[in-house]
Amino acid sequence: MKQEQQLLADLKKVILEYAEDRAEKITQKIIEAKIDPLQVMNQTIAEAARELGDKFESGEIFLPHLVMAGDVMARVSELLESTLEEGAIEQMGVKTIVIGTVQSDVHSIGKDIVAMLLKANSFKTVDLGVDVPCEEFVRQAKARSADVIALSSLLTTTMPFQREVIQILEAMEERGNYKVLVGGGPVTGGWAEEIRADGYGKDAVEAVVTAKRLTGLPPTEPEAMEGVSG
Ligand code: B12
Repeated sequence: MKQEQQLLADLKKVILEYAEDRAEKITQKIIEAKIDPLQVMNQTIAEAARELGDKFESGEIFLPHLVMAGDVMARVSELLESTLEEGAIEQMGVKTIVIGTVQSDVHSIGKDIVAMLLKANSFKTVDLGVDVPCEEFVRQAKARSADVIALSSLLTTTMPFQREVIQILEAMEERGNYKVLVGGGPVTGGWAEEIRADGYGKDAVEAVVTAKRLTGLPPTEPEAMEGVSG
């Protein structure tokens, strides 16, 4: 237990020092110690990101620091995600979700956490990445016969692209074929209602709960969310 906490504290420290090599080594140790990857993503990485945000806002660090830290966090997420049992998850997954960060927005961390938790909860999750053009969401959803389109936006300037995806679906008379789930820092339930999305989640746990509700799946067993606070 003590060693676990130490590894997680070390990981947070090296993220805040933008040290990718050290972060990779500690992540390997975390994987060897069989610490729940979801807990690492949703607690340690999310905490580091919050702390970086505070430092950025108070002028203690600047954009290049955020870029460096973002790269480190993305690499750690990638390593952790590779340990999830993809095959087993896909076999069970009957509902398909395409997820991505909307056009002109490159924030990936929150979206990655949501995608990971969806996968862990048996959704077949197709991650389209960041800066995804509105039409691409629709194209991919059709190609993969998706049930849900999940749209992440971290910037107030890119939130309108969530609406645009819905408008494209409406114009193509495809709106009824997909549930649209929205989220991301500045997104609220009110915004979701305004743009006629089907659901909103303030964090990854809510994203899963809402996705299950929208697709008619039974609610998540509490242990699947263990250690996950937001
Ligand atoms: C890291 C970061 C970056 C990194 C991103 C690296 C990466 N690979 O992701 C970099 C340096 C690239 C970056 C760039 C910019 N950023 Co930035 N960034 C951040 C920062 C510090 C952390 C974001 C983060 O990862 N949070 C942690 C995750 C876990 O939280 P989250 O993303 O909110 O996700 C959770 C929920 O929202 C939800 N969720 C997320 N997606 C979805 C989707 C669905 C469907 C659902 C249901 C739920 C859901 O679940 C997640 C898990 O709980 C925030 C500040 C902050 N405190 O948030 C600023 C912030 C988001 N950035 C900001 C800005 C302004 C920018 C830039 C414009 C800066 C500039 N002047 O160039 C650029 C824009 C680049 C672009 N075109 O996208 C502003 C946005 C202000 C606004 N409201 O519009 C913020 C808030 C900082 C600030 N206070 O000024 N940024």
